[in-house]
Amino acid sequence: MLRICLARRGADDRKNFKDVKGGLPRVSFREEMAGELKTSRTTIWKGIKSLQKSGYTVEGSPRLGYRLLQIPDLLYPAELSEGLQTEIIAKSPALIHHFLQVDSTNNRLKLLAEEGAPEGTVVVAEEQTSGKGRLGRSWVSPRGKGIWFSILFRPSKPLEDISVFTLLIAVAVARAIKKKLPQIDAGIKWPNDILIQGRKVCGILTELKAEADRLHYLITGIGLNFNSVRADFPPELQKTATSIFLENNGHPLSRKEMAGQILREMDSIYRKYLNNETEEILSLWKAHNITLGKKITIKSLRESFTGKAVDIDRYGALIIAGPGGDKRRFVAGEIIS
Ligand code: BT5
Repeated sequence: MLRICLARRGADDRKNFKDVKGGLPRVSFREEMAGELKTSRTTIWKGIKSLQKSGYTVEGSPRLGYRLLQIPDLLYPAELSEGLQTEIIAKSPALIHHFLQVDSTNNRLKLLAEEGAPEGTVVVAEEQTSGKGRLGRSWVSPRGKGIWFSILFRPSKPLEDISVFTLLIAVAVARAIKKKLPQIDAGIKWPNDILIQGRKVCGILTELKAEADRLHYLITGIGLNFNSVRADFPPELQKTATSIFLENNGHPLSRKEMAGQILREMDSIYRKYLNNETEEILSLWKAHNITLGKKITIKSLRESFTGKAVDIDRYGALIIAGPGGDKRRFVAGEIIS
């Protein structure tokens, strides 16, 4: 609240203030702010100290008041939720749980889901110590270098409709990148990796809890390399991984804005999913994909198969035409070349 008050008052007063130092104008005396926030001067002082401890640069002068000079590029709930205007995902700051460090945002969100956390709950971390990929693989997630977050969904859908759900997440990320950086060609590799110039910038891991034919919840984890430079990747990933910063020619961007855009896109596509607009989701996926039309080799648990990727069906399964024209359908698997 205090952070919002500082920013809002600063913006209101900007026109009347000659700002020589940069940042938002000095806005208010402690008494004035205490009145506005209906709290005591001591609470304001404590709040300012706590903001400073969290990385906000707030300049204070007993005579002139406070001024918010810099906001840290951290994905705090108050920052991430500002201007989000989503209907389901992170629709209030209370639904966002921020951690400086966790083992895995998916694991942390699973604990919250088991405690009954509502749909749209988000766990975001600055760093993951055991970030997870699919099939027991790991996801490299250094501090402040990426957007590492997980979202909880509780759709009332039959289990057969779940596979198309994973496609929707990749569409949301691809669209968010396109909106923020139209010059960058981010494409979806089936089922849901996001690549730029052939290198992986984002991975998605969806886990679910279900019994018989009843879905309890879905947790989708997104790992988007954002500020990473080459040296942030272990040697074995340096040729295959990339980041938004690297692809944007080393121009820095705000993680908060990109994370917010992903959540907005996801909220809107997830609502289409709830409204059974599967065709539209599939066509959005097709518009962003880089797999269809290519000769590929896919490896599933049972076999490897080479052919041309010709389509995805309404369940999100990949249809591959073999050399003899025979068509095969893969619900899961990995494109290895
Ligand atoms: C994925 O798995 O691509 C899913 C990654 C999901 C990560 C998010 S982060 C937030 C949430 N919390 C978690 O614990 N996980 C999710 P998969 O398709 O299995 O790819 C894993 C493989 O990608 C690894 O074996 C490496 O080869 C490679 N890899 C690992 N870290 C990478 C990175 N940061 N960037 C690019 N490639 C990476």
